[in-house]
Amino acid sequence: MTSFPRPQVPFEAPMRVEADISGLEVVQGEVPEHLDGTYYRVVCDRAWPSYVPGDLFFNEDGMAMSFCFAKGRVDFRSRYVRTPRFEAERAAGRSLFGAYRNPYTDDPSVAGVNRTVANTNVFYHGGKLYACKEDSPPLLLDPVTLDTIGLYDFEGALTARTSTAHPKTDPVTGEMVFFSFQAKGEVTPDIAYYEADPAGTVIHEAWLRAPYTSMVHDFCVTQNFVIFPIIPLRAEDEWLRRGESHYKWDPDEDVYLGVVPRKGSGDEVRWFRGSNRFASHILGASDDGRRIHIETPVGRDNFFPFFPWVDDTPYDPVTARAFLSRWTIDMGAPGETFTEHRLVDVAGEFPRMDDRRETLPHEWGVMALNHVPGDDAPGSGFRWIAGLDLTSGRAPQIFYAGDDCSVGEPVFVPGSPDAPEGHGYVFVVVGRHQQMRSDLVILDAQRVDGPPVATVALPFRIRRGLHGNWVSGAELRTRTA
Ligand code: V55
Ligand code: FE
Repeated sequence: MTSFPRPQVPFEAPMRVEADISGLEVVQGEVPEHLDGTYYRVVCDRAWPSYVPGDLFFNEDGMAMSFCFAKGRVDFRSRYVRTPRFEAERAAGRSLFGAYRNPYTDDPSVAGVNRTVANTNVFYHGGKLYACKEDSPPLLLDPVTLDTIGLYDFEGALTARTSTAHPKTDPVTGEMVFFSFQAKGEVTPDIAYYEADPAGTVIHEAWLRAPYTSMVHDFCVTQNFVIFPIIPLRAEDEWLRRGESHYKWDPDEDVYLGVVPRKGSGDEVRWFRGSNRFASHILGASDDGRRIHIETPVGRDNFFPFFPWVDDTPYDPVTARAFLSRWTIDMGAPGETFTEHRLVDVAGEFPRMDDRRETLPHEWGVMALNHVPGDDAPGSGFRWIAGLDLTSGRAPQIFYAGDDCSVGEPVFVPGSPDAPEGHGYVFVVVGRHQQMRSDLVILDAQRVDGPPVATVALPFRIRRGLHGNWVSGAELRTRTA
């Protein structure tokens, strides 16, 4: 019998629906006729109840979805990613895999089977659509049907056991820059750094070791450097053997930034060190040949309530707040430190940029907020979107989704292929909790605080999700898989 524990928030109950909807209803405004492309996204949607009490949503099955735009019409599709794990559990009619990134908790019948749920990002490069979680090589999906093609190891070139959910595309060269952490297996401190040419063929591989094993969820790429942030969400095999959390927050460990020249080798790494703090997603990074600038939300403490402290300190939603900040590393100076400068006074996460400026100097950004000054509502729900001017110091433009609403990651969509940086739209999926329904809201990227350009309604709710990307129709016509 399939029966899920009753969720505290019914909106967050599993959906388990794979849908095809032709022509979503537009309930406000108008979808720009010229928008031609597809917004891909993935959410966490558990297919079978977990036998692990209080298991994390990070350990739920990946449900890939597409919003396909053509001539003002939006078609929707969603499909579970057919991971080896999904297929094994569907055949069994129950969960066979246990706790988040802890293979010791699995049913013996699936020993050695790939554990990924591919629930973190969907991205397109070199004519291929990838679905990925950082604990495994990616899977390829059919960009139209969302059918799963299968696990992909870059024709054997990915020798690491894992691959990041946050690759970057260099808009100058078309190269995809990516990496692997825990690259020799769970809790190993090894990092592999890869570059693929515009067709997706791996052309560079380098290996290095982090000062300690941690979650390296995202990284920074500039024209001349790659930077690996080592943040003290640590991992130890001993914890896994005891059935404890894969990650624990260590308030006594430093942050390290490992800088490697683009296409450099692992032994060229230079480590820069700073005091204990939290960061996860990178908005963007650039360099001027000497100084490297990185924008990332930085918190005093661990952001994730479900990853415990090593010393059982309780989670604190106030010190967990993250504020977009700029780290600067001076490669021309002999030191081993970096500076930090806060850019905004609103707290949030899920920062994104105009990806056409990835690796390059940039001025525009957008992020989701879970706290603004004057908001005393309990909890830490993401309910706002901030449009950011990264150079002027101007206050963020803020869109408020509503009291009973939640927002997902905002994504930038260029107004046209040659539109100036940050000119176009911001797409954000809004959960309307009272209505048990979700909308895709389209904002003007230059007036995030203005009325939406359009609100595209879904007839049902979408589970909370992680990341997604806009892929233009022109790019999609280059598909090779
Ligand atoms: C994140 C999400 C994950 C994961 C690790 O920060 C980090 C986001 C959805 O899964 O496994
Ligand atoms: Fe992420």
